[in-house]
Amino acid sequence: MVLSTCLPTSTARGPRATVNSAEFVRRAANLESTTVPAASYDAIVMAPRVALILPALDEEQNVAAMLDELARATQPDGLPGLALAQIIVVDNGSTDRTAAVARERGAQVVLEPRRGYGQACLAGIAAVEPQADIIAFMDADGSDDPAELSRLIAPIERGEADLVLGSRVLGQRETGSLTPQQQFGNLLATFLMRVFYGARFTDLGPFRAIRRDALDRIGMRDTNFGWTTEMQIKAAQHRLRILEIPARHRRRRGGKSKIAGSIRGSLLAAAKIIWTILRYRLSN
Ligand SMILES: Nc1nc2c(ncn2[C@@H]2O[C@H](COP(=O)(O)OP(=O)(O)OP(=O)(O)O)[C@@H](O)[C@H]2O)c(=O)[nH]1
Ligand SMILES: [Mg+2]
Repeated sequence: MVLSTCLPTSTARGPRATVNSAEFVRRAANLESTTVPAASYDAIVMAPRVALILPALDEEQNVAAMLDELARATQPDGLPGLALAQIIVVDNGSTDRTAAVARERGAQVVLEPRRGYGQACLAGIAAVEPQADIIAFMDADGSDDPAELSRLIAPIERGEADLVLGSRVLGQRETGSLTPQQQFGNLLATFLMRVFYGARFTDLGPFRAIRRDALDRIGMRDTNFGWTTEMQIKAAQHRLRILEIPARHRRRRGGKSKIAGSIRGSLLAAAKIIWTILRYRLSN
């Protein structure tokens, strides 16, 4: 990465230092090489602006409870006191009241009729305000715990990580929340990612947060089941600082499973994940 991409930038909130000032002065005075390690981001100095994206397909039964839980977890007097700048529910062509319920609860709703988990995430990203520093992702079925969001954000805020992954494997799991085929698939996929990319992961779960500038750099493309795998592979290739933390995982609260709970969904997801792992290896 060249120096220019590391210079302090201005946002609508005022100046934001992405490089600490002494370091900046030294580099600007040309006292050292103008190239810096691939991912050299520092702490987000001011309170970060966090945008949360929730892809949702027919989650009418879950989205209200999910957003209520999120409100309790993020109010100033709630536990972690995390302030979210945007809560974006991406309605991925639902035939139920998902969008209406999300709007009633005050979320910003983005309509993305083209199906696919990655497609929904891409539509959510397109709706994030330019001044957001951190983008987080969480499923809309109630399986991730909103109270853990601030733990996910904290290492990025402190400048210790660019991508933080909530690992369901390391975390406490409600019985049945990860099917045996999901657990086997995770083991196989993470093993292959270690062999092909030298990256150690325990999971490919959806609950994650990433710096906005890092997300822009890796250029996400996948439109369906390969989304989380692609992000992890590209993060490793771009030498982002990646941190996995244990994340609680619950069974979906209600509604119908689209991936893990069906044989078709599981097979399609497995095939796409393996293909994604091979594809980025072959293209290099
Ligand atoms: N599969 C799928 N999920 C989508 C899509 N768009 C949004 N989603 C959401 O992506 C999340 C993951 O889908 P789930 O059906 O929960 O898949 P899963 O977590 O593997 O399976 P269970 O939680 O066990 O049902 C949910 O919040 C869905 O509502 C889409 O086009 N396809
Ligand atoms: Mg789920």
